[in-house]
Amino acid sequence: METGRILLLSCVFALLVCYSGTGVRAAPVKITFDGCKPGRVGLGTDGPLMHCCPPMPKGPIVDFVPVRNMSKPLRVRKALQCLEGEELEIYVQKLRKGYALMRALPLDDPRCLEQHRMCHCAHSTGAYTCQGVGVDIHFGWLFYPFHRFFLYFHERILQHLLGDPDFTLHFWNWDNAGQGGCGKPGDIIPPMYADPTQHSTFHHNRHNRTYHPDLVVDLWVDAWNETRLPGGFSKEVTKARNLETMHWAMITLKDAPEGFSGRVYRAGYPRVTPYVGAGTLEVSAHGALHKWVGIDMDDFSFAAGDPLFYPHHENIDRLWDVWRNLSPNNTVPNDPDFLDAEFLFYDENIVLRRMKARHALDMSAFGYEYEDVPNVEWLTQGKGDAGVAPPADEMPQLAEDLSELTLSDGSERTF
Ligand SMILES: [Cu+2]
Repeated sequence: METGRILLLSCVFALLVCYSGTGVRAAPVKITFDGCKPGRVGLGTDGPLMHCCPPMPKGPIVDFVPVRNMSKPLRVRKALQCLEGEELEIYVQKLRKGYALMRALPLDDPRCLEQHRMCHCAHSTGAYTCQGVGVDIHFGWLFYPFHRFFLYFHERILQHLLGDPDFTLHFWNWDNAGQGGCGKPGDIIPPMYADPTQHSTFHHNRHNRTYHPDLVVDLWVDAWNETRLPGGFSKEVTKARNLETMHWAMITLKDAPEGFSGRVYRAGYPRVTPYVGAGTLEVSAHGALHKWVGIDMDDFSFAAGDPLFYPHHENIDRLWDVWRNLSPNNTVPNDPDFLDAEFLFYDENIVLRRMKARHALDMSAFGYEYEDVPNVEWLTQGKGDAGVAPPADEMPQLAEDLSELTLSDGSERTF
């Protein structure tokens, strides 16, 4: 009896040692500035190193929980293609002024545009570490909450610089082919970001196709597959493929919400390839738009230095909400390692704020909502007519368990 108990205790002790020895324990990812190091550009393990750690805070970190101010109406983030007349004119003026002010800040000011680029870079290249492993908030369930916070503080900083607490960044409605709503398509580059004479909102390092003001974006291209590059298709075919891609991304996996949210991603989990971890919208239309704009936008280290990054990601942020309202099955993960994941962002007063993913879930707490634009095109069309979307059983499989992971350099890793 006694020998049995000793044996049992020894086994438990050995298991505990082995378990902690792997360095992986069930815990949420927490971003801290401690030990931030140069990140690795690209998806592999041999890309060039990139320095993108933020400046250290000059004061304490302050927790941030968004609480809706009930005395104010929600600010409405609108579809850029539907703005017109005086509203459009004033918006474009403010946008240009806001980015001019943001670019004019000193480079070590965490509110300047270059620091926004670096912030996104640091979260994408393994610069931050958690349990000794480099963090990437893409290709998994942190994708949506991280970007919601990132956009929110970006917008707050623009409001502060403009002295206009109601300034609202509007979104690039690239999934809208032009039926319904205001009747204008959103699937071309928004002109206020495409004028080379406007330094503040323009970014020169984009692909040539972005210079064609009426070229329809291609959501079918595969950001990580060189055989599915943009171009060469008629407007009609491209629009049909776009609807099909959206239908696939938003609806095909209606009974498997994790297929939309992305893989389980806890502290200590390694960076992976998009096909292993990304949810359906992240891996398809989101990546396609980055690829379509091209060059800097097609690189995690540089993308957020282009002002066009923000209206693009607002549409992703909007579609997260649209997806949650499409079906009662479409729920976000309720795992504490998702809900308690922690992020750090500088606010408009250069105070470093700490927030948890659980506080990203209610958009209205942040004081904004999205204009209700019709999604009916990809809801009712794009069910396979263009023949381009892969069938559901051929979609990338999401790894639930670490033992299934393939690292971004293609090697298998078991724990
Ligand atoms: Cu990102």
